[in-house]
Parts: sequence; structure tokens; C-alpha cells
Amino acid sequence: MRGLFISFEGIEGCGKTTQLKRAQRCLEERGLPVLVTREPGGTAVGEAVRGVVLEPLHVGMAPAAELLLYAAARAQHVAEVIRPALHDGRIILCDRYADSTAAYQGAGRGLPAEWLDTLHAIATSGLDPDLTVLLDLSAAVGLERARARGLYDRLEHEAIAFHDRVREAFLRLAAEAPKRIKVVDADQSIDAVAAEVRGHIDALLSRRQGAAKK
Ligand code: T5A
Repeated sequence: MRGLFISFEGIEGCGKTTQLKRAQRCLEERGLPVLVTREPGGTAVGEAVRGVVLEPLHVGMAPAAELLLYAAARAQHVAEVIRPALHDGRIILCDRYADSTAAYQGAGRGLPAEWLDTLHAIATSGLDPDLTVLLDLSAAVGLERARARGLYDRLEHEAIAFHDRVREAFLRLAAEAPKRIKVVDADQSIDAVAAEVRGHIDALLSRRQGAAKK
């Protein structure tokens, strides 16, 4: 049976990585085959692109160059990792995917939607996640959490207004695709967030089992 593709999205510091690890543990304890990956990254090419695109010294990167780099990393990731893992029946937990491009390069940088649509088609052939967990948090709290770790990447240097636009864009995407994108309030304890995330993943697994029985 085809696997499942689950992405985790949200602004900087919203807790994606923390929650993705929790979900991984929970699924592996049940003996399910899980693959954890991230964007940009997940392949040698993608990790090299990640180094370029997140480098704080690259302050002058043109928005179009940024968009193309994220798209290039995604094209490699989909071809080398995501499609093969889906074919092998694995549950893919992916830290960021195409909704990040819509939110950051679309709303954040103001790049035209047609460019994003075209590159999405080229990079993914239209592959969307089965479930996207959107961890919603105010930009102020998210950046405080991210900065408390002492590491700043290039996008974390952007003004708070940029991150507010990104958050609003994620919420708009969720309103447009309520079946796929589930919003979870990330301003709760790690355990409380994990319980909500687990609920959404369990609902997806139940739907899958129900469909398989028909
Ligand atoms: N990007 C990416 C684009 O612009 N376009 C794209 O197409 C793509 C794919 C990627 C950057 O690239 C951009 C977006 C990003 O700027 P990244 O490393 O994936 O960078 O993304 P970040 O959001 O920067 O990752 P972070 O590691 O900063 O955030 P996470 O993973 O959301 O948060 P996490 O889990 O590491 O937690 C951050 C801190 O908060 C604590 C954790 O312990 C940790 O210290 N925390 C909590 N504290 C209190 N309560 C909770 N509920 C907490 N949950 C976690």
C-alpha cells in the first residue's frame, strides 16, 4: 500500500522539530515504518542548498534566487526521498514543505503566485501531503524561542512584520485547505501540543485503514 506523507509547518520556533520527534517515537512504538526528513534538506543536494540559503552572510540574496533554491532542493527531495518512500509504504514526517514556500516566498517576499505554482508543478508534479500539521504561534513567541537557542539563520533576522505576514499566510492556507491542513495551537505545553498532533495523525491512519477495508 502507498505510504503517507505528513508535513509540519509554522513560523520559526513554533516547535515543528520537537513535535515531529514526538510523532516519530509514537508511530515507531506501534511498529509503523517512519521516515523523518526536512526541507530544505533531506538529500545531499538539499543539505548543500540549505547551507547556502540559511547562511546569515547571504543577506543580499534576491527573492527570486531564494525561491529557486528552495524549489531546487524540493525537486531533489521529492525525486530521491519522498516518492520512493511513499512507494515503499512508509510514513513520511517532513519538517516543512511547499506551504513554507507559499508563506515565506509568497506572502513574506511578495513573489507572484504564478511563479510559485509553476515551480511547485516542476518540483513536485503536484505532490501534496496527506496531512499538514500547522503549529500556530505568534511571531513574537516563536522568535523568542528560536533565539533562546542562540542560533540565528538568515530568515530569523527578518523583521517581526515579515514573520507576522508569514503566520497570517499559513492561517489563510489552512482556511483554504481545511481537510489537509490542521491548525494546532502551539502556545501550549509540549505535551498538550503533542496530544493534539497525535489526534490528527490517528484520524488520518483510521481513514486509511477504513479505505483499505472497502
Ligand atoms: N523556508 C523553508 C522558506 O523560506 N521556504 C521554504 O520553502 C522552506 C522549506 C528553514 C528556514 O527556511 C525557510 C523557513 C525557515 O526560515 P528550519 O530550520 O526548518 O529553517 O526552520 P525553523 O522554523 O527556523 O526551525 P526551528 O528549529 O527554529 O523551529 P522549530 O523546529 O519549529 O522549533 P523547535 O522544535 O526546534 O523548538 C524551538 C525551541 O522552542 C522549544 C524547543 O525546546 C526549542 O528550544 N519549544 C517549546 N517551548 C515551550 N513550549 C513549547 N510548546 C515548545 N515547543 C518547542
